[in-house]
Amino acid sequence: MPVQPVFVATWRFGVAAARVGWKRLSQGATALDAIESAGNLTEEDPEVNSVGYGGLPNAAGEVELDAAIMNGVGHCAGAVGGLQRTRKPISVARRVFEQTPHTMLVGENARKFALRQGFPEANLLTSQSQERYIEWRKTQLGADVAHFDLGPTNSQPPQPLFTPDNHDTIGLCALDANGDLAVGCTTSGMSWKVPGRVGDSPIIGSGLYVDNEIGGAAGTGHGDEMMKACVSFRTVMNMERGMTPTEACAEALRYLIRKRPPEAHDHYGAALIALRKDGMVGGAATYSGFRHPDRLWQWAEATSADPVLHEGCYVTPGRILEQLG
Ligand code: SD4
Repeated sequence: MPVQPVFVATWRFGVAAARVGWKRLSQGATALDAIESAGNLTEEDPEVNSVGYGGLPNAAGEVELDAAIMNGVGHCAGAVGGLQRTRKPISVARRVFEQTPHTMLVGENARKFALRQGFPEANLLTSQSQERYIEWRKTQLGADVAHFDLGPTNSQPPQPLFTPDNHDTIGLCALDANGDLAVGCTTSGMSWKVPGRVGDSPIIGSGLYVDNEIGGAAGTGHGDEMMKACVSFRTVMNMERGMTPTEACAEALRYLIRKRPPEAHDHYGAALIALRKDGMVGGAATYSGFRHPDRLWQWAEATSADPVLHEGCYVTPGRILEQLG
């Protein structure tokens, strides 16, 4: 019996990805193909300044992309970290597992691999992202921001880089008509990051995870914190224990907050989406306000050509980040 396809994506801008992903599923595409198409749509949108082409660069002015894709069928996964000058990183990630015996490639060698796989060298900066970088650079007063000016005499701890406008990974979950699942995650990561920094997004179990018998999950938010709690893996395991997708996401975030209290670590937000094998979906975020322009945690669900935008749930309701200063 064919299953009703479902596609879920993080953030308000995930509506466009969910629409494309669901369309592909409704035409009979596999969950894996739908994830790749939806990821590519966002990666190629220059207006989304946190993913792919047009993403904001690192502290040295270079865009470094992180992406991963995981297939429930065969429990296969591929990932790239710190990929420069290459478009469609989620497709490169897919090639990693399809064309090599490995799971993750990083940095310059990931770029060379992409080149050999037919992904041409590309400039990822748009005039808008370049201007944003120049403006940000002016605020850094000539410091060696790429390395935080950290020398033996510098006792200042590195400052957090999470600001209202410098993040928003797209996380993606799909259930196809065969009842198979796949997930994806693609981002330019935290902007102004230290060159070489890889976030949670391409880390299997942190940025994304799928078990074809249970469900899938994907995350967005402060990756340096999220990757220490393996939140996507935990979400899927929570669903295995019988939680609904929303409960599963919320419990994983409560675990993160327990291990890394925001007061101590200033982690400004984390959010998860989940999709269960039976088509049930859910999402949760740490707070009722991200450091994000509209301050809302929103995610898109498509079970038809018109995706629905959900908000929440929030693990610590009522708490907004102004209170953190
Ligand atoms: C990172 N998790 O690089 C990404 C950023 C992000 O919403 O998702 N922000 O840490």
